[in-house]
Amino acid sequence: MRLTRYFLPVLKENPADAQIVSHRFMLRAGMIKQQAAGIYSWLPLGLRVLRRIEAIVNEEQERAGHIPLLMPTLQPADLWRESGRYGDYGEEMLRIKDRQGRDLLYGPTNEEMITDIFRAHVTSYKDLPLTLYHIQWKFRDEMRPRFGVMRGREFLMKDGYNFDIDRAAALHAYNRHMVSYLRSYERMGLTAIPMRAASGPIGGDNTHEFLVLAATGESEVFFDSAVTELKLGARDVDYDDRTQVAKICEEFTTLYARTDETHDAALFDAIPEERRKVARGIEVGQIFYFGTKYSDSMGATVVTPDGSKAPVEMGSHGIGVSRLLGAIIEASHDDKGIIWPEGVTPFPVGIVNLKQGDAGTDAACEGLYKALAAKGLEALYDDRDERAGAKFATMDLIGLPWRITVGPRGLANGVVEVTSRRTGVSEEMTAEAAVAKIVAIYEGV
Ligand code: P5A
Repeated sequence: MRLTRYFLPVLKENPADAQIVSHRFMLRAGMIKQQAAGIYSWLPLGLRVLRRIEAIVNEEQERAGHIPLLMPTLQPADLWRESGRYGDYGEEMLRIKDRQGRDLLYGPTNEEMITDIFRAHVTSYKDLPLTLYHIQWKFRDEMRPRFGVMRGREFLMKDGYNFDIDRAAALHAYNRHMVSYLRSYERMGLTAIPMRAASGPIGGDNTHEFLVLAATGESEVFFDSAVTELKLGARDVDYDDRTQVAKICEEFTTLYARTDETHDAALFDAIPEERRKVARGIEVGQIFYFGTKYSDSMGATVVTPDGSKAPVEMGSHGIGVSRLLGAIIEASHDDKGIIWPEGVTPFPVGIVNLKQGDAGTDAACEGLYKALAAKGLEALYDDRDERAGAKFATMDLIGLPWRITVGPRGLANGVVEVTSRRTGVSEEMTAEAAVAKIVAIYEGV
């Protein structure tokens, strides 16, 4: 993408109403625009990151054997009357009437609708196990929408729902979600710690939240610091292997890690003092096992191997896709701007032309741009007629992890400069070597 042809409405000034760094940088980098309290337009740069996060989530869900579908944002109230949640959900639910006077709502979550789909089409245990998911906009009329996309009213969620024959199979689905979530967050450059939590309006008594530690987080968390060292890494996971998947979950959930809702002071005090941590965290996902809460009330039964009928066992599992942008920025920035991890960056690399209009630098930049494109990497080429300082400031603000700088002096020596946004370290090399370096970096991403 050439910057002169792009739409990147960068702001020079700090927006007055943005209290936390991620919100500030998202506005300044021209990623989002607020349209109403907690409701945002996604401008091109923000949309690119959102799509990257969605792609990672999709890949890891499909790897775990979960099947994508797409449900609507608007739902009939009658489904929620069946489960009993229409009354319970309260002020957070946005209720709408259509021209016929029928009650609709903008879905805050989809347990009822997916149970309705299941009961319409599945009648036998032979069609189980089944996990369906989608990535769809939700609406919750939050009392205090704030911190930009972090606590929005309209927000993008990945929500998945498992249907299983018995409790053991449903717990395996719960574990599969835990592992696939750990892998997703790691690919986004995040450490998200599963913490025992409370289930709230979704229900059930088995639930974990995934928390990214950050001073601006809304949740108070208590944990053994050793839990922050755990990494899933590149290990091979067979998602059908119940024992292997359960072992990984055990590894990640045995050390003490809880939100304030489930905190147990006595257990916490048993941790060696130097490892006892109280901090704040951003909840980027939550998984629930709730058994037959919805299948009972909505009549979603299956014929079991002995010929009897039983309500299907269920759980639901959510990732805060739009919130993740904020969480990643909170975890990865400096005072100049965002530092995107390679896994989610809107563009893999930026090209800065220090002397736009100079035949030599223009040709070298074009050459780099095309060579990267030929390798499947779309660079953001700053081809504006601007001072070097302004170009660097924009690149630093929008946070591309790598920058290639092309100037007449370097070219005279046959080199360009490759700079890491994270370390600030620059290296001189030929244009061919620069392309090879960037290609190699993104090979494993
Ligand atoms: C699980 C999937 C559920 O709704 N039903 C379907 C279950 N869980 S949850 O914890 O309530 O939400 C899942 C994740 O969505 C994000 N989230 C939000 N993101 C931005 N703004 C909000 N107002 C908001 N509310 C929830 C969180 O990341 C949460 O973990």
